[in-house]
Amino acid sequence: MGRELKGELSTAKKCVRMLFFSFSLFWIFLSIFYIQCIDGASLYNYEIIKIYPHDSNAFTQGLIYSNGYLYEGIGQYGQSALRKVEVETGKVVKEYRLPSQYFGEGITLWKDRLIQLTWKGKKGFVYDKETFSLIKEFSFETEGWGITQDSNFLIMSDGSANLFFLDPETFQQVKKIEVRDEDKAIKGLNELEYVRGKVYANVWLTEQIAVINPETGLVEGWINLTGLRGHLDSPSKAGVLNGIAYDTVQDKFFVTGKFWPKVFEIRITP
Ligand SMILES: [Ca+2]
Repeated sequence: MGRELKGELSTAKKCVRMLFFSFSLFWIFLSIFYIQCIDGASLYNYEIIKIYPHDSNAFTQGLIYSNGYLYEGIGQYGQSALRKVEVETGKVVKEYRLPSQYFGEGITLWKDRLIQLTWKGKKGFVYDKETFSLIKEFSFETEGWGITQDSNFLIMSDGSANLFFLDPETFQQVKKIEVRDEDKAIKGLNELEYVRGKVYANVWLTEQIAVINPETGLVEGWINLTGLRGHLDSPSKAGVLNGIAYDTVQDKFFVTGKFWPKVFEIRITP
Protein backbone atom coordinates (compact mmCIF):
# COMPACT_ATOMS: atom_id res chain seq x y z
CA MET A 1 0.00 0.00 0.00
CA GLY A 2 1.39 3.36 -0.95
CA ARG A 3 2.28 5.95 1.69
CA GLU A 4 -0.38 8.34 0.25
CA LEU A 5 -3.15 5.74 0.48
CA LYS A 6 -2.18 4.90 4.09
CA GLY A 7 -2.35 8.61 4.94
CA GLU A 8 -5.82 8.95 3.37
CA LEU A 9 -7.12 5.91 5.30
CA SER A 10 -5.76 7.34 8.58
CA THR A 11 -7.47 10.70 7.90
CA ALA A 12 -10.72 8.89 7.09
CA LYS A 13 -10.52 6.97 10.42
CA LYS A 14 -9.96 10.26 12.30
CA CYS A 15 -13.01 11.76 10.57
CA VAL A 16 -15.17 8.77 11.50
CA ARG A 17 -13.99 8.99 15.14
CA MET A 18 -14.71 12.73 15.23
CA LEU A 19 -18.14 12.14 13.71
CA PHE A 20 -18.91 9.40 16.24
CA PHE A 21 -17.69 11.62 19.11
CA SER A 22 -19.80 14.58 17.93
CA PHE A 23 -22.83 12.31 17.48
CA SER A 24 -22.41 10.92 21.02
CA LEU A 25 -22.12 14.42 22.49
CA PHE A 26 -25.26 15.46 20.60
CA TRP A 27 -27.21 12.55 22.11
CA ILE A 28 -25.91 13.24 25.63
CA PHE A 29 -27.01 16.90 25.43
CA LEU A 30 -30.33 15.91 23.88
CA SER A 31 -30.92 13.40 26.71
CA ILE A 32 -30.13 15.99 29.42
CA PHE A 33 -32.48 18.47 27.74
CA TYR A 34 -35.22 15.82 27.47
CA ILE A 35 -34.86 14.72 31.12
CA GLN A 36 -35.09 18.37 32.29
CA CYS A 37 -38.16 18.93 30.15
CA ILE A 38 -40.10 15.84 31.18
CA ASP A 39 -39.17 16.13 34.85
CA GLY A 40 -40.48 19.70 35.14
CA ALA A 41 -39.02 21.90 37.86
CA SER A 42 -35.42 21.40 38.99
CA LEU A 43 -34.79 20.76 42.68
CA TYR A 44 -32.14 22.67 44.60
CA ASN A 45 -30.68 22.50 48.08
CA TYR A 46 -28.60 25.00 50.02
CA GLU A 47 -25.35 25.41 51.86
CA ILE A 48 -24.91 27.89 54.72
CA ILE A 49 -22.05 30.30 54.03
CA LYS A 50 -22.38 32.59 57.06
CA ILE A 51 -24.82 33.35 59.87
CA TYR A 52 -25.56 36.92 61.01
CA PRO A 53 -27.57 38.20 63.99
CA HIS A 54 -31.14 39.43 63.37
CA ASP A 55 -33.68 41.14 65.63
CA SER A 56 -35.85 38.28 66.88
CA ASN A 57 -38.68 40.78 67.51
CA ALA A 58 -38.78 41.65 63.80
CA PHE A 59 -41.81 40.15 62.04
CA THR A 60 -40.00 40.11 58.70
CA GLN A 61 -42.28 40.69 55.72
CA GLY A 62 -39.83 42.11 53.20
CA LEU A 63 -36.07 41.89 52.71
CA ILE A 64 -33.67 43.39 50.16
CA TYR A 65 -29.95 44.06 49.96
CA SER A 66 -28.35 47.24 48.67
CA ASN A 67 -24.82 48.67 48.98
CA GLY A 68 -23.73 46.72 52.04
CA TYR A 69 -27.01 46.94 53.98
CA LEU A 70 -30.15 44.91 54.35
CA TYR A 71 -33.44 46.80 54.19
CA GLU A 72 -36.32 45.18 55.98
CA GLY A 73 -40.08 45.61 55.99
CA ILE A 74 -41.59 44.69 59.38
CA GLY A 75 -45.22 43.69 59.89
CA GLN A 76 -47.90 43.57 62.60
CA TYR A 77 -50.22 46.38 63.69
CA GLY A 78 -48.44 48.86 65.94
CA GLN A 79 -45.05 47.26 65.21
CA SER A 80 -44.74 47.84 61.46
CA ALA A 81 -41.61 49.58 60.25
CA LEU A 82 -39.09 50.09 57.50
CA ARG A 83 -35.51 49.45 58.56
CA LYS A 84 -31.95 49.76 57.32
CA VAL A 85 -29.84 47.07 58.98
CA GLU A 86 -26.08 46.37 59.15
CA VAL A 87 -25.50 42.92 57.74
CA GLU A 88 -22.62 41.87 60.02
CA THR A 89 -24.10 43.07 63.33
CA GLY A 90 -27.85 43.09 62.67
CA LYS A 91 -27.84 46.63 64.12
CA VAL A 92 -30.75 48.82 62.99
CA VAL A 93 -29.17 52.03 61.69
CA LYS A 94 -32.34 53.71 60.44
CA GLU A 95 -36.02 53.11 61.09
CA TYR A 96 -39.38 54.54 60.05
CA ARG A 97 -42.40 53.44 62.07
CA LEU A 98 -45.65 53.05 60.17
CA PRO A 99 -48.88 54.49 61.62
CA SER A 100 -50.47 51.80 63.80
CA GLN A 101 -53.40 51.18 61.44
CA TYR A 102 -51.02 49.74 58.82
CA PHE A 103 -49.55 46.24 58.71
CA GLY A 104 -46.27 46.52 56.77
CA GLU A 105 -45.49 43.94 54.09
CA GLY A 106 -42.98 43.48 51.24
CA ILE A 107 -40.43 46.08 50.20
CA THR A 108 -38.40 46.78 47.08
CA LEU A 109 -36.02 49.39 45.76
CA TRP A 110 -36.87 51.43 42.66
CA LYS A 111 -34.06 53.83 41.70
CA ASP A 112 -33.45 55.91 44.86
CA ARG A 113 -36.80 55.06 46.40
CA LEU A 114 -37.96 52.32 48.72
CA ILE A 115 -41.45 50.98 48.20
CA GLN A 116 -43.42 49.21 50.93
CA LEU A 117 -46.76 47.43 50.71
CA THR A 118 -49.35 47.09 53.43
CA TRP A 119 -51.32 43.90 53.97
CA LYS A 120 -55.01 44.80 53.94
CA GLY A 121 -54.73 48.59 53.74
CA LYS A 122 -54.80 48.49 49.90
CA LYS A 123 -52.06 51.05 50.16
CA GLY A 124 -48.32 51.25 49.49
CA PHE A 125 -45.74 53.82 50.56
CA VAL A 126 -42.80 55.34 48.68
CA TYR A 127 -39.83 56.61 50.70
CA ASP A 128 -36.54 58.31 49.96
CA LYS A 129 -33.93 55.56 50.30
CA GLU A 130 -31.43 57.72 52.21
CA THR A 131 -33.67 59.72 54.55
CA PHE A 132 -36.68 57.36 54.80
CA SER A 133 -38.89 60.43 54.36
CA LEU A 134 -42.31 59.53 52.96
CA ILE A 135 -42.63 60.78 49.38
CA LYS A 136 -46.05 59.48 48.40
CA GLU A 137 -48.69 56.78 48.75
CA PHE A 138 -50.32 54.60 46.12
CA SER A 139 -53.33 52.28 46.02
CA PHE A 140 -54.06 48.77 44.80
CA GLU A 141 -57.10 46.51 44.89
CA THR A 142 -55.68 43.31 46.37
CA GLU A 143 -53.98 42.43 49.61
CA GLY A 144 -50.29 43.33 49.64
CA TRP A 145 -47.78 40.54 50.38
CA GLY A 146 -44.43 40.55 48.56
CA ILE A 147 -42.87 42.96 46.07
CA THR A 148 -39.78 43.05 43.85
CA GLN A 149 -38.85 44.62 40.50
CA ASP A 150 -37.27 43.54 37.22
CA SER A 151 -35.97 46.98 36.08
CA ASN A 152 -39.15 47.46 34.03
CA PHE A 153 -42.01 46.72 36.39
CA LEU A 154 -42.77 46.30 40.06
CA ILE A 155 -43.83 42.68 40.64
CA MET A 156 -46.23 42.07 43.50
CA SER A 157 -47.84 39.08 45.23
CA ASP A 158 -51.09 38.99 47.20
CA GLY A 159 -51.00 35.52 48.76
CA SER A 160 -52.76 33.92 45.80
CA ALA A 161 -51.03 32.17 42.87
CA ASN A 162 -50.92 35.46 40.96
CA LEU A 163 -48.08 37.88 40.35
CA PHE A 164 -49.07 41.43 39.40
CA PHE A 165 -46.82 43.63 37.26
CA LEU A 166 -47.18 47.35 38.04
CA ASP A 167 -45.87 50.43 36.29
CA PRO A 168 -43.22 51.74 38.73
CA GLU A 169 -44.20 55.38 38.24
CA THR A 170 -48.01 55.24 38.06
CA PHE A 171 -48.48 51.98 40.04
CA GLN A 172 -51.11 50.91 37.50
CA GLN A 173 -51.37 47.16 36.85
CA VAL A 174 -49.82 46.30 33.49
CA LYS A 175 -50.32 42.54 33.53
CA LYS A 176 -51.02 39.58 35.77
CA ILE A 177 -49.72 36.01 35.55
CA GLU A 178 -50.72 32.83 37.33
CA VAL A 179 -47.84 30.82 38.77
CA ARG A 180 -48.02 27.09 38.12
CA ASP A 181 -45.87 24.03 38.59
CA GLU A 182 -46.97 22.09 35.53
CA ASP A 183 -50.80 22.16 35.94
CA LYS A 184 -50.89 23.03 39.64
CA ALA A 185 -51.44 26.66 40.66
CA ILE A 186 -48.99 27.62 43.43
CA LYS A 187 -50.91 29.62 46.00
CA GLY A 188 -49.42 31.52 48.95
CA LEU A 189 -46.75 33.39 46.98
CA ASN A 190 -45.21 35.61 49.61
CA GLU A 191 -41.89 37.49 49.87
CA LEU A 192 -40.27 37.98 46.46
CA GLU A 193 -36.86 38.61 44.98
CA TYR A 194 -35.90 39.11 41.34
CA VAL A 195 -32.70 37.15 40.63
CA ARG A 196 -31.05 36.92 37.21
CA GLY A 197 -34.24 36.92 35.17
CA LYS A 198 -36.35 34.79 37.55
CA VAL A 199 -38.72 35.65 40.37
CA TYR A 200 -37.91 33.83 43.60
CA ALA A 201 -40.90 33.48 45.93
CA ASN A 202 -41.25 32.20 49.47
CA VAL A 203 -44.33 30.01 49.47
CA TRP A 204 -46.28 30.76 52.64
CA LEU A 205 -46.22 28.10 55.37
CA THR A 206 -43.55 26.09 53.56
CA GLU A 207 -39.76 26.02 53.62
CA GLN A 208 -39.64 26.13 49.84
CA ILE A 209 -38.71 28.93 47.48
CA ALA A 210 -40.24 28.75 44.01
CA VAL A 211 -38.06 29.87 41.08
CA ILE A 212 -40.55 31.34 38.63
CA ASN A 213 -40.21 32.26 34.96
CA PRO A 214 -41.85 35.70 34.88
CA GLU A 215 -42.73 35.35 31.20
CA THR A 216 -44.70 32.13 31.50
CA GLY A 217 -45.52 31.90 35.22
CA LEU A 218 -44.07 28.38 35.25
CA VAL A 219 -42.10 27.22 38.30
CA GLU A 220 -38.76 26.14 36.88
CA GLY A 221 -37.18 25.17 40.19
CA TRP A 222 -37.72 24.62 43.89
CA ILE A 223 -35.14 25.55 46.51
CA ASN A 224 -35.66 23.35 49.54
CA LEU A 225 -34.67 25.25 52.71
CA THR A 226 -35.82 22.52 55.07
CA GLY A 227 -33.48 22.27 58.05
CA LEU A 228 -32.54 25.94 58.16
CA ARG A 229 -34.75 26.45 61.22
CA GLY A 230 -32.68 23.82 63.02
CA HIS A 231 -29.83 26.35 63.13
CA LEU A 232 -31.96 28.79 65.18
CA ASP A 233 -31.36 28.61 68.94
CA SER A 234 -35.06 28.39 69.76
CA PRO A 235 -36.76 27.39 66.50
CA SER A 236 -40.14 26.89 68.21
CA LYS A 237 -40.46 30.66 68.82
CA ALA A 238 -39.63 31.51 65.23
CA GLY A 239 -42.33 31.95 62.60
CA VAL A 240 -42.22 30.89 58.99
CA LEU A 241 -39.39 31.40 56.56
CA ASN A 242 -40.00 34.79 54.94
CA GLY A 243 -37.37 37.01 53.41
CA ILE A 244 -35.04 36.61 50.45
CA ALA A 245 -32.50 39.27 49.57
CA TYR A 246 -29.99 39.06 46.73
CA ASP A 247 -26.71 40.92 46.39
CA THR A 248 -26.39 41.18 42.62
CA VAL A 249 -22.78 42.40 42.79
CA GLN A 250 -21.38 39.59 44.94
CA ASP A 251 -23.99 36.98 43.96
CA LYS A 252 -25.00 36.38 47.59
CA PHE A 253 -28.36 35.22 48.95
CA PHE A 254 -29.64 36.22 52.39
CA VAL A 255 -32.67 34.52 53.91
CA THR A 256 -34.50 34.87 57.20
CA GLY A 257 -37.95 34.44 58.71
CA LYS A 258 -40.54 36.03 60.97
CA PHE A 259 -39.04 36.48 64.44
CA TRP A 260 -35.88 34.63 63.39
CA PRO A 261 -32.83 35.62 65.48
CA LYS A 262 -30.57 34.96 62.51
CA VAL A 263 -30.06 35.87 58.87
CA PHE A 264 -28.44 33.16 56.78
CA GLU A 265 -26.18 33.80 53.84
CA ILE A 266 -26.65 30.76 51.67
CA ARG A 267 -25.39 29.27 48.44
CA ILE A 268 -27.92 27.45 46.31
CA THR A 269 -26.69 24.01 45.32
CA PRO A 270 -27.95 21.32 42.92
CA1 LIG B 1 -36.96 40.29 48.79
